Amino acid sequence: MLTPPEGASRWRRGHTGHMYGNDFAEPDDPGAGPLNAADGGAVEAAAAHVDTKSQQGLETFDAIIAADQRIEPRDAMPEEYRQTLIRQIAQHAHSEIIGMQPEGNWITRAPSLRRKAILIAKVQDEAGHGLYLYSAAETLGIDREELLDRLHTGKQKYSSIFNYPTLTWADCGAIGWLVDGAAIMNQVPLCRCSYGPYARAMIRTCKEESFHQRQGFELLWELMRGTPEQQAMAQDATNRWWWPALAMFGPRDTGEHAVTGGHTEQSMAWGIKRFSNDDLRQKFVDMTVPQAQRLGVTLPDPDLKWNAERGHYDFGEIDWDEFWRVIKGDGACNAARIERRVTSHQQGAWVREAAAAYAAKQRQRASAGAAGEGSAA
Ligand code: FAQ
Repeated sequence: MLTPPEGASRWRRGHTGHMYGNDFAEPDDPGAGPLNAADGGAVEAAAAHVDTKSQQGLETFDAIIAADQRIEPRDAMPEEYRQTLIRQIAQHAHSEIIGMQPEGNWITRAPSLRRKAILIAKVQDEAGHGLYLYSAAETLGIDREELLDRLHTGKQKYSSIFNYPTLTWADCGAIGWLVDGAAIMNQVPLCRCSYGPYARAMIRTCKEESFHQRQGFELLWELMRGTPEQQAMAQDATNRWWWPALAMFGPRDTGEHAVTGGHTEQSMAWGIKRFSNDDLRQKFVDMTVPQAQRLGVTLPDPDLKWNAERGHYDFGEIDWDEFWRVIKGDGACNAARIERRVTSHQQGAWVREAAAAYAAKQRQRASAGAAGEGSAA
């Protein structure tokens, strides 16, 4: 008989067999808190935002940004703002579609029909997030073919996290819990991004990411209440994904890189980013440590401890050399991820051609119909 981890009795099992989105935190437990950053009402608040700039007579870019209103595609914007958004949205879109690969690797090997259905739905959602994001980028006047070309030729980045391998089934749980948890922490503030199409794309994305994070947590929860081998698998996956998840938030706010290559200061002034990389990373650590305790896994950081003075957890230093190495192409899976992506793109050429031919035929029919109506009148 296995002993549940400390605090486990205060949690109940979820009911995702019946419906998605149920809480795993004991509802009466005041200490449980939200399970991810999309749980606290911030996404709903962003969705309720009504743009009032036309009533306020705001016409110039600076006035719109100062009034915390949204820039729309028809509004004039500085070229640097447009390029920054293209860069960030495209990298985000690329991350979503490359991010399908690590977990896609496990669809055929999911241990039950229920797990397989959940995983297929999750990976499919990631394709959808890529589509919302490429569409948002296209409103900035760039073609998605061009963006894909930049991904395939290494001219644009995707998130460092997807260059790590998924070695065991528990990695699917760790990705959901930690990688999606980190992604939502970063994306909830993006629901209030100053660029309207990006902000709106993030609202639906965050709702779906919340389910992704929950299913990962629940997967690990089950493993931690399973056999010693399953518990060891969950711990091993946590050990391997913790540090790369922290690195996802990007380089530190201070230091050489922030001065020479960092975008945060300008992006915050433009209302694209609402928090700095280090602030989001700290929020993520503070939210995740109690969850690890409830799960019963140990986070692989000897320096992790509560700092009562700061009111936050202190944590150790990320291996920044590894981070930059992975970004520059030298991670365990960089080459395989791009090769797979390029091959899939080539294999999908006939689908794109068929869709374009169908759209052209529809347009032709519509204009022939309109001409016919005109001559009949
Ligand atoms: N990986 O000055 P900053 C997901 C680059 S979605 C690679 O801080 P910025 C869903 C950065 O591009 C995950 N490169 O830059 C999912 C810049 O290089 P550049 C993706 C990174 O843009 C879950 C340089 O370092 N999420 O996971 C990374 O202001 C599970 C300097 O950095 C997003 O893209 C990194 N981790 O802030 C899917 C969110 N960090 O362009 C499947 C939107 C930094 O000058 C399964 N993006 N760099 O050559 C953002 O919020 C921002 O772009 C940051 C970086 C925060 C990522």
